[in-house]
Amino acid sequence: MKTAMKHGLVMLGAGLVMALANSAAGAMVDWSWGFEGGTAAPVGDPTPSNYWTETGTLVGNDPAVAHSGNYFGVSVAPDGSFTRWGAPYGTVWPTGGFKQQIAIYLDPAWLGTNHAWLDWDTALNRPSNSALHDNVFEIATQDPAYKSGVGFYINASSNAGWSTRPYDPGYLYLATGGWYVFRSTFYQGLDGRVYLDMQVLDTTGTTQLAVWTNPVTGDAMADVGGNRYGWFAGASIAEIYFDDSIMDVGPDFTIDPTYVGIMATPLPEPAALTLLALAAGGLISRRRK
Ligand SMILES: [Ca+2]
Ligand SMILES: [Ca+2]
Repeated sequence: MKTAMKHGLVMLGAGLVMALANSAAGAMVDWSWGFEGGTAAPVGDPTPSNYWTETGTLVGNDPAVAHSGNYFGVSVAPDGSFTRWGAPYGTVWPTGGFKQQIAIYLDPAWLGTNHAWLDWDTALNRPSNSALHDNVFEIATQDPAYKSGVGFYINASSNAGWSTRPYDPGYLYLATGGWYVFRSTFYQGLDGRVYLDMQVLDTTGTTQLAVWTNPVTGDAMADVGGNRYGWFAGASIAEIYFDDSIMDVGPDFTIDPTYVGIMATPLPEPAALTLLALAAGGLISRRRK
């Protein structure tokens, strides 16, 4: 009996381990590319544009350290590097949406030039397999005509190309360069429309520095197929360094804990709820006076 119970507990324990393993296996990044080995695509891959159009190595280049491992990509302006995220363009919305991420090196050397700029573009595809719209992180160094503080200014946009958009209200200001993570999470809002949250995070991808929703009104589900391309769509900078591009298709990922994007009906955060409760209490006590 005792042995049978013990055996049962072992079986239960094994079951839990199996369940945990299955759970971990179920949550899966569908594609990632860190350039280790120094190639833009796997050896023999017939469609390298599924991966990256260009690649680079550490040799003779800045930065001194890749975001991961020993290699990173190099995008050469003006016609920058391009990826299909390891898959054909999406024409059917994947349940749970999808998440794309890349690490980009914001070179401190660029700060020596006013309005040095680059665009990182993650586009949406239509069910008809044509472009729906671009979603662009517009990044620029200071420009005394708009913002004179030396540093990097970043904003979200639906258009690529030289612009003053990085200095518009709502911009993120970074005083120092280095590796930063740019994440785009496409998801269905509570109103059924498709939204995109564009986040800038620290180099580890854990601390959110800024988030924008683009477009703020979302897209009608009928207009959305899925992913299209990732593209350094324009730049004044000769070489852009990047690494660790990731494509994660739902439903096996969760929205990040740092997620504060605009949904159809924003959910108040716990702190805000407490403040609301306190405010309500205050109103009630005033009424009693
Ligand atoms: Ca790497
Ligand atoms: Ca996945």
